[in-house]
Amino acid sequence: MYDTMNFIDKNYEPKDSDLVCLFRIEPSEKISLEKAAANVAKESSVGTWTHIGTVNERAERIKARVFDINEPYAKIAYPKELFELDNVPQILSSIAGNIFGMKLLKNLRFEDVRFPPELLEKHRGPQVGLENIRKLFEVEKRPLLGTIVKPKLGLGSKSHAEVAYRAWKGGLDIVKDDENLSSMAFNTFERRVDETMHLKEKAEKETGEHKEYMGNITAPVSEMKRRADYLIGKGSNYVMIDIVTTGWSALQDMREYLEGKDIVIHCHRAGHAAFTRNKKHGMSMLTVAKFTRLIGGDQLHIGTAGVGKMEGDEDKVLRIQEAVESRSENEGEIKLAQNWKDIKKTAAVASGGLHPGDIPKLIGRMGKNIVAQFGGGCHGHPDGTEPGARAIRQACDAVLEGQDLEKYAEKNTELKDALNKWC
Ligand code: RUB
Ligand code: CA
Repeated sequence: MYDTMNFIDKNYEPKDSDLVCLFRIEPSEKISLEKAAANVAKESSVGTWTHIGTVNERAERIKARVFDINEPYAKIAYPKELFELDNVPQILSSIAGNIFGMKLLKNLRFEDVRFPPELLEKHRGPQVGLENIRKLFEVEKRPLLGTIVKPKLGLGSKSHAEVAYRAWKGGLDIVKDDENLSSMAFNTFERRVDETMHLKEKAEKETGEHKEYMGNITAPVSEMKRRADYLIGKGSNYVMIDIVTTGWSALQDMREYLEGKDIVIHCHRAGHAAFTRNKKHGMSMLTVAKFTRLIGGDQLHIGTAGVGKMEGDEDKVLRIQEAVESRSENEGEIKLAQNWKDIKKTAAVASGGLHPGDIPKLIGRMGKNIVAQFGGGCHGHPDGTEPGARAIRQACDAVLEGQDLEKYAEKNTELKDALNKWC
């Protein structure tokens, strides 16, 4: 009954109500892939390393089952009774907990997940979502363009706001705080919000365009709630949260707290590469993205599909984009198809080492429905932030008009200077 190999059942057909995981499993030398997979199923559901006399009928009934092995991958089905469906920390303590440390595995990577409808029903998903974000800006045919104020830290509140203003004036839609900017002695959260929101309104009046500021509220949850209220009180439609360093419980709590307030939650993923980068061990960014959409992240950094400075192969990033933007995915040999029912779509954010010269390739690979962010690729322009923003807008316009960048740059000096510096 309880023997490890009973956690393998290749005739088992997962129920629609099961949660299904895809793992990449590298056993230690001593055991077979099957035995390793069985132990993963055992340790991540009801079992432990040895036979025990206390097993009851329910433990047997709700145990996880390995139902498909396609070396080095294994698919494991988890009956929903194993989970407190609205408790993501508990779910991940099962399917992404002890198993990564088991000696009998050399490596283990949690590659993909499929949520059952019963789980989707327990979570709100994005409150605003991709389509409504684009309506907010009344931007139809191009990526939303943003910058991150640089230097990351160092500017005082006023200078921070001034840099933001220059970027909006130059034509960018969104300005965000950097991931490690919260409330510093030289740039307190409240002062920064006051100054930046004031200049945002000025930029909107002068450009006639809708602008947004993504204030970073990353902090302990009680403080995040206070900072979210402060931003909302000043008229912002966005909050930014570093979801890895604050954690799943914080994202769930903040999603609940912001319900009914129509606020976009921008999810920065700083720290994810500690466990997503190693392609043999850890958890895929795809899995992180699916849990983020499930809980309710409206925007999520997913990479630049091989264009910018951060690691992330084109095919892997496009797979993540499919998972956050699709209504339902198609099944694949080593992919799990998710039907998202009425969970709204999360907007894919491409950021990291991007400059105006990258825009044709970025749009060519990720399309126009993305949020594209340029930090150094804006403020590093030879003539500074505002021309840098203009160059980004010009490069985007060139792509939309089907024009070659170099050609377009002949009549657009800001773009020409940017291409001369970075291409
Ligand atoms: C980019 C930046 C973002 C990184 C995060 O600045 O500040 O934090 O893109 O990476 P720059 P990812 O444009 O100067 O590189 O988006 O991959 O999580
Ligand atoms: Ca950053």
